[in-house]
Amino acid sequence: MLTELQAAKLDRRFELLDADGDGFITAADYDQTAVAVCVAFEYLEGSPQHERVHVTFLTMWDKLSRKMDGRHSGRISRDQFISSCTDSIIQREGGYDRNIRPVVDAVFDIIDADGNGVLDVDELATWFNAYGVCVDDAQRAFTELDRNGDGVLSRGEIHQAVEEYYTSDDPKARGNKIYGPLTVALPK
Ligand SMILES: [Ca+2]
Ligand SMILES: [Ca+2]
Ligand SMILES: [Ca+2]
Repeated sequence: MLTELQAAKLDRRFELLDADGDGFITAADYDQTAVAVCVAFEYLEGSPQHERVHVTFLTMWDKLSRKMDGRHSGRISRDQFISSCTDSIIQREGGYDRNIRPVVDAVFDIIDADGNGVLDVDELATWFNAYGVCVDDAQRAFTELDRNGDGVLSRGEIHQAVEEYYTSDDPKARGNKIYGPLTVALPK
């Protein structure tokens, strides 16, 4: 069983993945988000970065749909998404490493626009902007996620945050903030 917090986080994640808001995750959502990411990072059509973003998103959709859309309907409902995440990430030992870590690595490389191996606040804000999360929330999230306070987010800090986001039922877990505000109240 999911706690209220875990359910709220998966709900929020679904809403961000359902970019066009039609209640299902489809290839079109991934495409729309890839376009938004390229616009936000100013990756022009024909550039290697533009190509890489589109290939990465296509691959992510492919993986997700093979995992969650057993009937090949071309779309993933909220219930399918939440129950599949529950089974394969929250309740399975090593589920994060197996199912999410490779995706986060690929996305990290996209967000790390200057390629210096860490994320600065502008890079995170640009990413949030592409996803429709407000820039103020990016600043707040950045401060929370920079656990060692060195002013940048390392790959390790991002993995820890995303793993907490998907799995933790601790309301104080810093990773809860990585996709912006949640609909359940968290302690300050
Ligand atoms: Ca959709
Ligand atoms: Ca960087
Ligand atoms: Ca840091």
